[in-house]
Amino acid sequence: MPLILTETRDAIGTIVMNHVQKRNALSDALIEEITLALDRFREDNIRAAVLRAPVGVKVWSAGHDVSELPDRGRDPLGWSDSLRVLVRAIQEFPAPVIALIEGGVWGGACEVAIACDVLVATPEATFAITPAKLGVPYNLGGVLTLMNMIPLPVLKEMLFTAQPIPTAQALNLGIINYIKPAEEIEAFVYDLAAHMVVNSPLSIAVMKEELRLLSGAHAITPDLFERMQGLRRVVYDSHDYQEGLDAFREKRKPRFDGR
Ligand code: YXS
Repeated sequence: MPLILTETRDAIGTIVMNHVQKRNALSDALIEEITLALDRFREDNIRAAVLRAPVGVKVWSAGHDVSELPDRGRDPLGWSDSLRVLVRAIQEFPAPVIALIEGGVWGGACEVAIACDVLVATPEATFAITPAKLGVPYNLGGVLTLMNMIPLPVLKEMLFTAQPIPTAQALNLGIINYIKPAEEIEAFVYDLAAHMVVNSPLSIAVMKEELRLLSGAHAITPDLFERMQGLRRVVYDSHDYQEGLDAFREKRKPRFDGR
């Protein structure tokens, strides 16, 4: 059974993440279907894409599929990890991607949502960035995506508490563009997309790529990169990282002892 539903209408492409029984956990299989759909949208000259979950869900996406995270000793978020592939696919898609958000957005799914160009959420939606809950050392590109969108004190609070923040706070901080009630959000999002698809697709594609390149333009020396990778390795080599995975799989609270 497909894990997503897609539709194209009036140059607007829609991807519905539809693996509800696993709360749209971002598995390799789900991500592959999303990226293939984006490839098809690109071939069909789609001028705006909408990424959503089914109407009325309680969870937009539960984040990275924890069952697919490697055991300790291997970087869980390396360049070719499917979560990284999805974030890049959204950021490099040559047209606006609008996140239509109902329900909770968890872990790496927050970065996926934030990687979208415009975010519209219902009042009940929440956003929780949860590496600390699992003992995962988030990767540098991912931290940069978050840093570019979330003020540092709030990002630190979200990372250190792993607790959800409400949509109202996300709107106040400019992390999302609009809050719309569930009964209005779909019409609003497609009206927004309709205003985009009539404009120059070449101009929009170039400006989106300029913003992507400029927001990632940070001078970082090989020494600095290796130092940060070394710090991350201490974490994904640790007993705590394994404890986080084991606790999730055993459906119990983790007991982190800092080693
Ligand atoms: O027990 P079954 O087989 O029915 O499966 C359950 C859950 O195990 C499964 N599921 C997941 N499987 C893999 N990866 C996940 N992230 C994940 N989340 C859920 O879906 C089935 C239904 O889940 P259940 O019973 O808990 O649903 P619920 O409605 O009671 O609760 C929904 C959530 C989202 C509040 C709850 O599932 C939850 O807290 N999920 C984990 C959220 C989370 O911590 N995500 C971060 C994943 S790690 C990640 O994204 C990055 C690597 S990082 O850590 O760096 O951010």
